[in-house]
Amino acid sequence: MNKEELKKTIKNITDIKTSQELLDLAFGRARNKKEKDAKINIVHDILIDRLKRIIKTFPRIDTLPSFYKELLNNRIGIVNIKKALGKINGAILVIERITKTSKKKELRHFYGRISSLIKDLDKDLETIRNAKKQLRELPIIDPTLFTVALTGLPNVGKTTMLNILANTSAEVAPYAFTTKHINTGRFRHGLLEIQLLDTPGVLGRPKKNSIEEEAWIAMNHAAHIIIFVVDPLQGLEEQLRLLKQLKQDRLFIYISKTDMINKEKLGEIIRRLGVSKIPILTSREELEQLLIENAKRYYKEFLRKQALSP
Ligand SMILES: Nc1nc2c(ncn2[C@@H]2O[C@H](COP(=O)(O)OP(=O)(O)O)[C@@H](O)[C@H]2O)c(=O)[nH]1
Ligand SMILES: [Mg+2]
Repeated sequence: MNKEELKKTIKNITDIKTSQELLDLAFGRARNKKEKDAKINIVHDILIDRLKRIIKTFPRIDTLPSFYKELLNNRIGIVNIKKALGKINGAILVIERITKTSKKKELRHFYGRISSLIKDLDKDLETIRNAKKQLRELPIIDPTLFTVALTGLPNVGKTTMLNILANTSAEVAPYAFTTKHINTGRFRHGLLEIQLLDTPGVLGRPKKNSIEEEAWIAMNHAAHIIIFVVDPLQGLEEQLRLLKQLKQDRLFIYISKTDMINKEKLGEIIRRLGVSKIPILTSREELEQLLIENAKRYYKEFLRKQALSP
């Protein structure tokens, strides 16, 4: 699924009412009908239509890009979503059955059974409504673009770098924790387009809050390479500790704020980071070059695979 399809799919998710709203809608329409069977039919039609629309328009979890899947899992739980959809689907069959057997009985018998069935769906409807809301609020990350995550401790200069590369103006402040969500931007070089993610302060501690958790998800599921930004003015020990927790194979170090230190200090920092065996970049030009080379390689490989696939 590409970005446009994803946007459209998310936009097309139907309105999801509470169970009370659903009942009010269906019973309200039934009030306008005179015959008992007509009342039963209209309640049946409205509820079936509404519930089927939910099942039809909510994207199949397995078709979502893994980044979105993981974020939904972090925020709501995929098991909960699948369970809720399953229950809503099951209710459709029950409505059919109740409708068939109710025509010979009293109307209030039908209303009672329908009420309790729909009320019983309230939590499930809420789960799906919430999932829809989360999907709508997620940063639109294009799964078809070569993607680079900028990560590191708070205040090291990630957002600054994103703004420079993407020519944007995400919030930069001399305070930690300014990035409360994932900033995205595009770095363009000729026809080459590279997606940048500025992930919220990923602290080097085992128990992460949910923003930090999402930064990890973005790095591991959306990013093709990770730039670990090191601030030479902050303690190296903590930064090295965090660095060790990251996957080694797609990782590069970028030393920021080199305008604030002299050559000797830079040399010392490079030496200390050198033990990690991770390539180190110390200027914006080097960083741009790296992004361009890696993006070219990625797109070339992508096209080669496309050509091979039937
Ligand atoms: N002197 C200098 N300051 C920088 C540089 N990059 C970032 N800063 C400053 O460092 C602070 C934190 O930057 P920010 O981009 O918000 O860091 P983030 O928390 O990692 O996103 C801000 O006050 C920036 O102006 C740099 O290359 N040189
Ligand atoms: Mg920031």
